[in-house]
Amino acid sequence: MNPESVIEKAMKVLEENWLDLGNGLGFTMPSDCLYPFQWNWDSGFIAYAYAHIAPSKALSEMRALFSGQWDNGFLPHMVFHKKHANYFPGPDVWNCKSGSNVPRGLHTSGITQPPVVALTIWHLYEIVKETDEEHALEILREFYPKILHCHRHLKATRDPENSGLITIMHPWESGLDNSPRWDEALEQVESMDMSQFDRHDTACVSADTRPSDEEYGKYLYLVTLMRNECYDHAAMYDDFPFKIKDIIFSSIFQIANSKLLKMATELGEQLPEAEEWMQQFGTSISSRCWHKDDQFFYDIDLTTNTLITKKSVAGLSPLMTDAITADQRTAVMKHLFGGEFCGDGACPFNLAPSTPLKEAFFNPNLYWRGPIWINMNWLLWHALRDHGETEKAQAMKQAMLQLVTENGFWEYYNPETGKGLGATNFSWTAALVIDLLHEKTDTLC
Ligand code: 9WN
Repeated sequence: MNPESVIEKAMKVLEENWLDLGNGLGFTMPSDCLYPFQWNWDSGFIAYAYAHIAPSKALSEMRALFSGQWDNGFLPHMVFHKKHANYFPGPDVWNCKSGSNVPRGLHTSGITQPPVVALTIWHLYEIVKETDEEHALEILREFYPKILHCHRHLKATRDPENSGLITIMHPWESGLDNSPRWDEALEQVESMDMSQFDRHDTACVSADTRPSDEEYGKYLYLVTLMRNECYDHAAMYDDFPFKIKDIIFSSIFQIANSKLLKMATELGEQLPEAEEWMQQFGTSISSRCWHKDDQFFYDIDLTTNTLITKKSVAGLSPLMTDAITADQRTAVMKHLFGGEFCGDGACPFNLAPSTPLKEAFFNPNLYWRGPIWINMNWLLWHALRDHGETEKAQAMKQAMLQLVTENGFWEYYNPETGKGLGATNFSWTAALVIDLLHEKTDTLC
């Protein structure tokens, strides 16, 4: 397939998943059957691509997402713009009657997701600036305060320790829902009986590529705990049964803060607090999250105060940041390209699967426990490209394009066969391919 026809096909996927809300707002469903609402980091990735092909759509998508921002700055992981669509857990499950922070007239979830939006807005700004500097500045003026509010809220409620690392309170907040990194922590969490609910996801895609009922029971139990407290995350923080300093969430927060600082500079503002957050991350990532024997980065389980020594694609994510040492970078690159994660010809596609191939928990078809995801590899591609690994980055880009052109725009892929899995016509896969083919010189990391 030539690049033009890939872009055309990718645009068709996005068009089919686009929902116009009127009033200049609209959003892209990640997938019409499986995910018919708006998701936070999906929209960040999707609008990143719209910035190249339709900047006004990028703005609508971001405005729609921020219409769900709570008064306290919290940016939910889902916004339920329409009432009737099949998804579990839907608005009725999340609904907290007295939540004063929820925007009036809208339903949202009560957990968040990795803060990709600052990366998107900065990218949009850079593209729009090329033709219309004043409009570009207007975009910053509109979104900078909202993103700052969101980052301040994250810092205050999810890092009261001032470690520079963000605590997730639900596996869905990581975006890597059933990653094996959460297994032990979830063993300590109670479960809801799922027989009373209709999951719906398994009506769209094969159940053996999705999390189990047992995992869903725990996901739901955590949601219920939060709903009972109207999502006052700060009040629940001390005693909450699932609390993990997530390295990929924190690494994204780190690069997002560097964009926030750039926005501040463009607007003539000072933002010493964000510099401090970034320094805190720098200290913690290379000491607290680093496992000397394994030469790898791990998350921290705050309920036991231990490192979660499970290798996964998340442990590669500090490569995106400037905060790690040169030796750490070299060591992590060896993990990525030494055959553990498909490099060195270990798989037909030279990309990082969600977990290493030889781990006992590796399953090539099961969601975040083995398959290749395009958003993870897109982030790693940037990490390599933005840190001078031009050839390796180029090879990764080609591998992503090959995987997608040969198999279609799937949610995830079997790393051994390339077979597409989960939702078909998946929006962020299409969007990130568009970005790959519009490669510009701007940096993500
Ligand atoms: C729960 C929408 C989302 C992604 C997540 C992915 C999956 C939801 C689900 O789909 O999670 O948030 O129902 O499984 O894991 O990263 O944002 O695409």
